[in-house]
Amino acid sequence: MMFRLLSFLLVLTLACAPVLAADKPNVIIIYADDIGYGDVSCYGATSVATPNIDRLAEEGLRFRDGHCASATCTPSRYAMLTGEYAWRQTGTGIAKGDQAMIIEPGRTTLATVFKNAGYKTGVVGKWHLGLGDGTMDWNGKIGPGPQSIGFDYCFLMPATGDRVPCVYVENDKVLNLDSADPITVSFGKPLDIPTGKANPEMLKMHPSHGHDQTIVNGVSRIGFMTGGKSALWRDEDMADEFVNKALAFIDGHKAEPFFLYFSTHDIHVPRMPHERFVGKTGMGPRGDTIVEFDWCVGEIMKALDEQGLTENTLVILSSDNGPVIDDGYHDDSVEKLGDHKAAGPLRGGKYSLFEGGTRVPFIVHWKGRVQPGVSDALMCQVDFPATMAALIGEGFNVPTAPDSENHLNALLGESDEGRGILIEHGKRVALRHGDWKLIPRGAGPAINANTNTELGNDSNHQLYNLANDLGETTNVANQHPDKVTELMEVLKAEIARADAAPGLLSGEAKAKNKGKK
Ligand code: NG6
Ligand code: CA
Repeated sequence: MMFRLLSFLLVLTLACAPVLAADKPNVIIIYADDIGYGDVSCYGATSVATPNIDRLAEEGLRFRDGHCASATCTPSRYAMLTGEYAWRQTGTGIAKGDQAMIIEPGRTTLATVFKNAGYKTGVVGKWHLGLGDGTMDWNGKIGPGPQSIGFDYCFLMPATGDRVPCVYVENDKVLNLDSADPITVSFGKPLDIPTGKANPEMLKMHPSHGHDQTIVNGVSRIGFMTGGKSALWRDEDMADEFVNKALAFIDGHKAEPFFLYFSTHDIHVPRMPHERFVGKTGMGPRGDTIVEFDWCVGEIMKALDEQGLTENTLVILSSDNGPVIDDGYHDDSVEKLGDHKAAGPLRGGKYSLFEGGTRVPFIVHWKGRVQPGVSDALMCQVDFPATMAALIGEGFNVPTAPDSENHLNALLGESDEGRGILIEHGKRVALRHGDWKLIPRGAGPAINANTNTELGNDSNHQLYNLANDLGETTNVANQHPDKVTELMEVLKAEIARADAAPGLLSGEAKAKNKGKK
């Protein structure tokens, strides 16, 4: 009897061994900035070739209905890291360059999920979730930051490429800062420096709207900054800097499980690819930075291949919001767009509540584990915390992550079923329920009238059936009043399920939410 029990246990142990070995795969999120659904060739682009991203899609799972949580950067990243839709909280809109950290130190995040399970965790690239406690001195110790929410290591562009400060932060310090030339940053009160507005002759790229304050590297930015000369970045080198830091992180932790959030600057403005990528497409800097992003992907995958990590590393590639053509600089993006469709067959883009706002490239690669294919499961990055917890066998019952659902089976291609409903977020909110899409009254036009002019109907609800109208061209709200009512109820219930920020819905729902916060 004892012998039988022992041999049973031995068989069990052996049977479980390979599973246990794969239990803690490395995880890398490769996160693009402003890359749209149609911007890469495996999603239909023909004016630009993205062989490295296409390789991920060919060997992995390409989602056709994968979403970021919002149509701009800060709220998308907030949701992806916290598991809470950003619209539930005020103060989660596009962050200024000197914004205090918007995720509370100590909160459970995607990074703490990994860290608590023994992973080494790192973030390299764009942060844009605020740093410090509101009294930031860029010349001293910088914090709280990523290290207060589960990242062991960080190498950051603090906000965006078009916002000051234009310096890198490594862990808790500005990199290469000379203490004799301290940094001052101001959003609001002007500092005494030449600006793009007053000195257009100093610029190598001119703003089309805004972006006319501090001049760094011949480009004027949002916000005022003085000092820190030795620490200023050169935009053209940024992709190389980020790739080098990412590769060093992978190399340094190849012997233990690691989680890397690799958050590139491409293809956000100012679009300034390294000289070796200039002219690689006929689309000007916007196309050339797509090629630069693809190169970054290739470097990461090459490192995994060379170090024999590809079969033990889950790679997820996605973007933080949909595409925008002119986002503030005259960079030929409009003139040289040709017939490229940055959002593919979708309507809208960055800032918009139409599908192009949040439906983005979404590819999962895990050689030997995820079967190659295409999935139509409805997926969202807000589910990463719960889904990654499930991946590594951790429990996840987190009150501050009310929107994060475990969709591991769908993520790994073992099920076609993703989310039942999804709330999409631009300036306000919209609902996806299966193939139906409801954009409540008042939420029609995209916000950025300069680039994404939409003829949304402001006085009526909009209802689209994506099964036969993926491009959201025909509002069928009048033909399906019962559906509109039903979906409005679903949306209100979902908003009420956890504490909601006011001001997202018009009319009745807004009145109901009043006083909640
Ligand atoms: C907007 C900027 C835009 C971009 C965006 C943030 C203007 C007129 N527009 O306010 O250029 O910086 O913020 O983009 O200043 S995001 O991808 O980081 O959300
Ligand atoms: Ca973005």
